[in-house]
Amino acid sequence: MNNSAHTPSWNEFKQKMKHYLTVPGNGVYTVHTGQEKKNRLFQKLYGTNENVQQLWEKSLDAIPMNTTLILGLPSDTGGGIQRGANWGPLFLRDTLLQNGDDLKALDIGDVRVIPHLLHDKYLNDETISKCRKALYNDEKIQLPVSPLSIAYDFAQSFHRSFPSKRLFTIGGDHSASYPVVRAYLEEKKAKGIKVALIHFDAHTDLSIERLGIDICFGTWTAQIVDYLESPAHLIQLGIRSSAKDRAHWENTFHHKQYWSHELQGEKAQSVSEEIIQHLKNLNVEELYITFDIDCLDQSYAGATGTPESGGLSPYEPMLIMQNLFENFKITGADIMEIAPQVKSAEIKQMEPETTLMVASQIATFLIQAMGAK
Ligand SMILES: [Mn+2]
Repeated sequence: MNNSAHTPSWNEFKQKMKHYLTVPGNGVYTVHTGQEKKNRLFQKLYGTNENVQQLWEKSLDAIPMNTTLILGLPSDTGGGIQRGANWGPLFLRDTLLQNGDDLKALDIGDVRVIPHLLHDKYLNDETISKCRKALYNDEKIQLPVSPLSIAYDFAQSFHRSFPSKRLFTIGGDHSASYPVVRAYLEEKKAKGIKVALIHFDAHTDLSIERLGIDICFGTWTAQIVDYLESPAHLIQLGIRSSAKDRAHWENTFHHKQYWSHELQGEKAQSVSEEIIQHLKNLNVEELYITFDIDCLDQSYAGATGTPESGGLSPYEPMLIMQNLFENFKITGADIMEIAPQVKSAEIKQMEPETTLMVASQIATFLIQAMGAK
């Protein structure tokens, strides 16, 4: 929507947050489902589960003091094999807070998701005005209504208002990365800062469209490449489930891919050195890391829409991310595709606890790294 280079004032931005966002965990529209978990989260965040709306609104005043902000984007409309990543933000926060690490980040809440919508460009005017009425109680208000459109406008305003602050987004299916990565890349480009996108995933997400839809979990990376300085600024790691081989993808998109078997065990160290050299040759200064939990083997990440065997253990991505962090600033990140209520038949023991524990280690590292330099 708003593509002008307008920098919102603090009051405008705060107003926008109240329109677009809600209490952490409340972005999934329910009456009773998940309430026990929500109450536990509210207790941890606010010390009570009464009047959380007011406490959340008050907490937004702390934005100017915090470097790193956590945003939930509980949308899985862009998924399509097995849904359920809409519960990722609530469940992952619960595990993160149980672990008790001081994240030094402010949780600004969830995008208010209408679960039948994906992006406003797929909607007609009548639907948009009905949804404006439902979300904002004003059918004429010039605000987006679909989760990815809201997230884009929010992230764009956020980066303009707070260029030195960082956003960590919890999805959602992987299409939820598209709006936040796009807003990040556009802002860095406008500021002349050289950035690269580091993408951990079992899948390439490089289809141009899927059944006619160009922004979904299988296509979002193909759509984001144009916002990078060049395709060489995209590195994909952990790929293993693809109809085409690595040469096909690298020859088509002209970026770098490391498949799961090329990274495992001791190879992770030499691969990370190769990536660091590549990024230094491109004069890259800052990184965005997008982490699809299914880059991990299904024995570590079974609670996800498309669990895959033959994947990484948490050791390899942690080592690679630590090595990258020693050489570059990490100024944007997300974790996607945690679907806590999905359990495949073979691996249902210890799930979703295993996936959530591993995801919270990854998220803790990324959040702390974003706050550290
Ligand atoms: Mn993905």
